[in-house]
Formats: sequence, C-alpha cells, structure tokens
Amino acid sequence: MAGSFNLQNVVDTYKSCLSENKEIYIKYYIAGWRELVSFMNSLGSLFSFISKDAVSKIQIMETFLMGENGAHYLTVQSMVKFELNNKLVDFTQSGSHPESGCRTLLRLHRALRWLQLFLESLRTSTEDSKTSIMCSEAYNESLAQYHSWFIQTAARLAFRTLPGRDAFFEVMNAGSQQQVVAMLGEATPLISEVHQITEDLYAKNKLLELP
Ligand code: 1PX
Repeated sequence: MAGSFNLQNVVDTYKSCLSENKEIYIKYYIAGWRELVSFMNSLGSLFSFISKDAVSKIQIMETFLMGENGAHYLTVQSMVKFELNNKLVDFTQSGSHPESGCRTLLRLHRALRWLQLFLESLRTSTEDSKTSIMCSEAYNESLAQYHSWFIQTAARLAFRTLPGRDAFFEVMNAGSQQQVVAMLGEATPLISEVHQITEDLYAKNKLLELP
C-alpha cells in the first residue's frame, strides 16, 4: 500500500549503497528497488507487469546473494570479477548462463537511469507539470531503446494513468512539497553516483550490451 512507502527509505538505501572505496553493495542496491516496487504497487494494476519484472530480477539477485557463492556477490565489483573469471556470463543469446548476475543487474541499471531522469524532472517541475509527460520523457531517453514495441506501448499506456503532480508528491510520503523537493535533491546525486560507477565498471568490462 502507498502508506508503507516513504521516500526517506529510498534515500537511506542509496546512502548505504556505496562502500568507502566506492564499491556498490548489491544488498542495498536491490533494497532500493524493493522500496520503489512497493511504491509502484500502489499505482494500480496497469503497472503490475512492470513490477513483476522488477521483482523477478530482484529475486534473481537475492538468490545469488544467499547462495553458496554469496560472498562473491557482496558488491557489483566483486560480482563482475567472479562471474567473468568463472565464465558465468553469456555474451551471446544461446549460452548456458542466460540469467547471470551481470545481465540481470544491467537491466536494473538501465532502469536506474530512468529513475534518475524522472526524479530530477519531478524535483525541478512546476505546478502545471504533468507526471505522465515527465515519466514518458525519462523513459524515451533511457529504457525505451531496449524494449520491444509491445512493451513500449504497454508502458506508455500505464504512464497515462499516473496520478497528477500533487497526488504523486503526496504518495511519496515525505512531508510538504518543499520537503519532497529537498529530499529529491538529496536522492538524485546519490542515484547518479551509483549509476555512473556501474556504467564505468560495465563499460570497462564490455558488459553494457549483454543479451
Ligand atoms: C518516487 C517515485 C519512484 C517511482 C518508482 C517506480 C519504480 C519503477 C521500477 C521499474 C523497474 C523496471 C525494471 C525493468 C527492467 C527491464 O527493462 N526489463 C525488460 C528487459 O528484461 P529482459 O529480462 O527481458 O531482458 C523487460 O522486458 C521489461 C518488462 C517490463 C516493462 C518495463 C517498463 C519499465 C518502465 C519503467 C518506468 C516505471 C514507471 C513507474 C511510474 C512511477
């Protein structure tokens, strides 16, 4: 329910995400997504195909984290090293590891770019801005290029049903609009940093196009 979501929790998980030497803890990275999914669940059934996919990816990561090689999945950096060294990543469609941690996290990483753009545009929006437009602009600039026509169409249909800006600010459950804006100002640089570190790591290891 909307009542259990709180923007502060999201800020807190992204704060916990980075280690002292700027490695990304997978545990907190996926905890951030869990929070956001709980928010999305309050938006209605048109969003459930999105949250189902997000949850299934979160679960894949949790299974690695809790499995016998869990220690290697402490950070995104250690995961990349472990999976590459042990040839656990498919670089073509027909491999034997279709659900590697690296490819699964890449999907969430691309979605994080959407989140970064969307929250930044919410933060700088004015009273007459439309959440549906901000959401689809962020989507067009990030995730859309990776989605089939069918998924794009379903996603755009769902965006049209988003609550207006006032109601949206309210469900973020972080106080007055000014307080929400301040909190978004705290969240977006954290999200950008996590995104950039992942992007650089994936680029360096040629993982940005994993099937
Ligand atoms: C405080 C406001 C925050 C709002 C929180 C919203 C959380 C959104 C969580 C979205 C996570 C989406 C993960 C999508 C991963 C993905 O791209 N998957 C595709 C590829 O995976 P595959 O395994 O096949 O290679 C998959 O095909 C996707 C299917 C579902 C559709 C994804 C549409 C994503 C739209 C994201 C925008 C969410 C809008 C929320 C409105 C507030």
